[in-house]
Amino acid sequence: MPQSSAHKSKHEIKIVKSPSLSSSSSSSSSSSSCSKSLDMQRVFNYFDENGDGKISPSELRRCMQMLGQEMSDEEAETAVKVIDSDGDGQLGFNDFVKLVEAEDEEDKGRDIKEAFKVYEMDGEGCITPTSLSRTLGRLGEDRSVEDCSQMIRRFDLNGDGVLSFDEFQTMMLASRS
Ligand SMILES: [Ca+2]
Ligand SMILES: [Ca+2]
Ligand SMILES: [Ca+2]
Repeated sequence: MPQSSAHKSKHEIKIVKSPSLSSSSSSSSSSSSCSKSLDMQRVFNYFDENGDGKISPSELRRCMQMLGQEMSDEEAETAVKVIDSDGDGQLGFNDFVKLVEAEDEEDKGRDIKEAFKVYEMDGEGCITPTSLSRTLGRLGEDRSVEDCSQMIRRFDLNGDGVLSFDEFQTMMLASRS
């Protein structure tokens, strides 16, 4: 097989989910978008095995496999279909960026939502000094309600004394950076 050596060298490039994809979670501003899109271009080229500038479902599937994620043909096709913006059944670079970013955002969003639920005041849909103090206490960190209301105040953007989900999200993203 004449292709086998070229194929092999491609496999030697290790592709890890680029750290810059997740570490840039601190902001969704465009400040890092330059290096980010370079990274993305590299990942994209790697996925695009035949170099036609598009990722077909089978290319997607093979790459997911290399990354240790089993995906059936159908799953790959569905994933491509969902994100394909121009309907040619393949992912162009912009579609690919959307796919990766959607996954990234989804993970982030899910984590934060779960964390929010842990701290949230039952049925209030927000984090109050009381619920924060109670949760921290449960986690083994005793903080007075007074301390907690100070912590909340730092991120309480609209000044109502409690943390809404958006405010909590800002706090989480800030603490991750
Ligand atoms: Ca291709
Ligand atoms: Ca397309
Ligand atoms: Ca608030």
